[in-house]
Amino acid sequence: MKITNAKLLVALASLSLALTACKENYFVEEKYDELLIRSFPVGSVNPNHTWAVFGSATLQAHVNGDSGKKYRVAIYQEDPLTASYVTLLASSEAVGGQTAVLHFSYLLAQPTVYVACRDENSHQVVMSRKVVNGETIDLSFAGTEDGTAATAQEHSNTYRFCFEDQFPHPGDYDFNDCVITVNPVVSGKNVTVRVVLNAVGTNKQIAAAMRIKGLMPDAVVAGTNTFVDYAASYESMRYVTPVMNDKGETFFYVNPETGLGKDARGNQINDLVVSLFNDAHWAMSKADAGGNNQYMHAYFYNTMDKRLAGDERGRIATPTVITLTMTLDSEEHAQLFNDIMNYDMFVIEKYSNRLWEVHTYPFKFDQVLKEYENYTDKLTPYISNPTKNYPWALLVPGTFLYPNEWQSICGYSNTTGSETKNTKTAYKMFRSWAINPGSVVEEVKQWYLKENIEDIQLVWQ
Ligand SMILES: [Ca+2]
Repeated sequence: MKITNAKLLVALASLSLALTACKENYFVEEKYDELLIRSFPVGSVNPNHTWAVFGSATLQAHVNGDSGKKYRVAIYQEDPLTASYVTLLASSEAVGGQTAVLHFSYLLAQPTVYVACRDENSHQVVMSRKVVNGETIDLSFAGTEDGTAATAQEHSNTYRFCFEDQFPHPGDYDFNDCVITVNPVVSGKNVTVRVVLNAVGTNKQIAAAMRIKGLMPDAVVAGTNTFVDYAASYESMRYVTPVMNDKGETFFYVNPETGLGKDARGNQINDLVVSLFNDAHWAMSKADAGGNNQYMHAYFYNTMDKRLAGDERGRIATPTVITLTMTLDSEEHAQLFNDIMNYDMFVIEKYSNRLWEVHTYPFKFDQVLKEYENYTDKLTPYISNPTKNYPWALLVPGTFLYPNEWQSICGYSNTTGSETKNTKTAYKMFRSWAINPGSVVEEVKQWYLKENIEDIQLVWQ
């Protein structure tokens, strides 16, 4: 039996699986593999799966119109010439003769985007373009005088992060332990990010923070950042500042003196990190604190409808909204906020007496706020080994209906080593997507639209 001294997973020594043959503080890689494989509902996950629903691209729009006039370049998910409502992916202004540079993300299943160049008289020219992930698109607009009148109403896009709370231990894969929705609006150098805590489907304490990959904190113009409902200074934005309950308890604390952590490749992380909340239960409903606010009830918020389930552990609460505004030192930096793939939203949870960060797959092994241990080298096989790409968090469109409490996202279980179909399933096509992420079948590519309505939480969408 191969024994790997991986401090990362020392925690797993306390698991209830058969680890009797190994010493304390030693991790049996094969046993962990076996546990993961049997816990994840899909038995044959594609080894190259990245769990990405969105892609990223850059647009360089050359506006060759009148140099004395302003133009607005906007990227939409739908065709503004035919649709009444269109989803805005990014926008920027330019005067004639200038080039507008926009960063944006788009649904991989809907790779055609529509780029509108609009003049001050609301005349617009629209071009459509099929996007390839990671590319820079060049488009030239000759002029808008003969353009059509812009009539479609636009709305900004929303994105939803759905977390499991047990990393590195396998979860129950209901992906509702913490549900956070992000709605960024970028206007020139000004950025507004509306962050909504929709659901807390765990009885553990969960903190959350948001890192913007590639954005140095000093790109934020000092004194321009605000939280609605949170008084945050520039420094407290960068580090997790404890949001204390009335008793002054601060479960999670990251000392700014220790600096930030490192990514999976050992590079120092110097990106902007925004503290969102320190205790999801507290953030969701302070009214549910115990007597004299001495402790927090760990109810399940918006993952169970107690009126239907008859389960007293469930609560329905108004989602908590955190609005972050800031001015960046350049439009280019502000544009980073349009690309959701730059958002490393993560939760912090305690497992086996230490704190862990739970990230979406692209950032899975990053340690943003604190290095757990100096184990970078030991992570290499975990990143490259095909059996190690299980997700603990999903990034999906903002309209995604997360599963009910304890309802696997997939509807299969794999505990005996072979898949068993459950009577209930939340997303019928998730399994097909997990096995074949490159499927050309529309229902598989857009698995997140194919919910089984009876097993989905409908209280808050
Ligand atoms: Ca849950």
